[in-house]
Amino acid sequence: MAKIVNSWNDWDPLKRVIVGRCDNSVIPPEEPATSEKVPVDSEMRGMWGLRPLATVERGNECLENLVKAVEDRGVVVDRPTPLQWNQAIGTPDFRNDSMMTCMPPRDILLTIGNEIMASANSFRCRYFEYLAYWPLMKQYFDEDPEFLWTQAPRPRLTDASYKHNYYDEKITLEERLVRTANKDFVTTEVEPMWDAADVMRMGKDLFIQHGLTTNRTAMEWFQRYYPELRVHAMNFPGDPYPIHIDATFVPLRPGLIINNPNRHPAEGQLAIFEANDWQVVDAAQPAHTEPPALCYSSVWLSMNCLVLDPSTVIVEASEVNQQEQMDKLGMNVIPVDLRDAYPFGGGLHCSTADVYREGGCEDYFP
Ligand code: ABU
Repeated sequence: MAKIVNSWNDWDPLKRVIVGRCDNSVIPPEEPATSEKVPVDSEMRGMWGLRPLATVERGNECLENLVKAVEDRGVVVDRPTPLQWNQAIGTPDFRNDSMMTCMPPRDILLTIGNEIMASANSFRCRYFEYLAYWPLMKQYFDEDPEFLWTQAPRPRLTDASYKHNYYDEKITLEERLVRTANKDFVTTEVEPMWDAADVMRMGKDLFIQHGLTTNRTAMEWFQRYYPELRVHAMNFPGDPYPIHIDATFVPLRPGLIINNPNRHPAEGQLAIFEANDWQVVDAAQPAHTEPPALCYSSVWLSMNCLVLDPSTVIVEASEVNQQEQMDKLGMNVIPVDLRDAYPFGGGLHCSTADVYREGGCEDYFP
């Protein structure tokens, strides 16, 4: 039996990866945690239901572009099994009129070494999204005797998990930024809640963004679950909608990180990188001034790249500034047309989840 699952960081040579699917994707109805994420002036506010079929087909075409690009370089690609996401769901603690999608996998699956863990998301509409990955998890379990198939403690997501009246449609950008600076987010601390895309893995160290989707209790939970690893909370006071670290603070190889120039880490949080001679450079400006239609994410998906090995990176085809910067940083750049998949939850890194990268658990911050 083969070793199928192994990954400790986002830069070692990639050999096997999951790429999401857009089928049956839904714009979910508003609920406590999602209201805060959707910008006030977004065309998506107040609308919900199945996404238009033409956009789903185009999103899937983009994901096929990514599949082809990585398969051409010898990477094995696995795909999830979409559910009919527009079904109502319920648990003893809540009801929701719909689920969302199985894009992007990076929000749901966290690979650490030989373990893939399904996350503890704070959006009720994402409560059952892990089911799309269960057939793959079973396959890995059958084929790799060392694979650890894990589900993080399931949050109850009762009303106590959220600050009610937190979202106010009159809130200004400045007020949002004050909240981020004060580490005042929509979730409470009654239970661990986290999106896997808030966790940046760097061998023995996990850098976890504290924001709208991941709370401090989750970080405490991670530290106890992985006593051999070091957990670091990261805050980015310049981000009015802080979710997911992978359009903010993105390692390209040991010693080099690109950082969103509008979202520098809070005071003191760069010290560990400086003390270990890491270079943290401002990412290039996005090529676009607006995200595509019906997209939750910001234009900074420009820096949401997929590193294939320490000298090769996939960058979105229209993000010419980011490509140029990668080239200057010594990376070989592979452009892939993926922009029309952005509305389904993210860019190149988001749209994937690591299954196998070469390499082990190194200490990059001794
Ligand atoms: N899923 C990443 C979104 C980050 C951003 O909107 O900037």
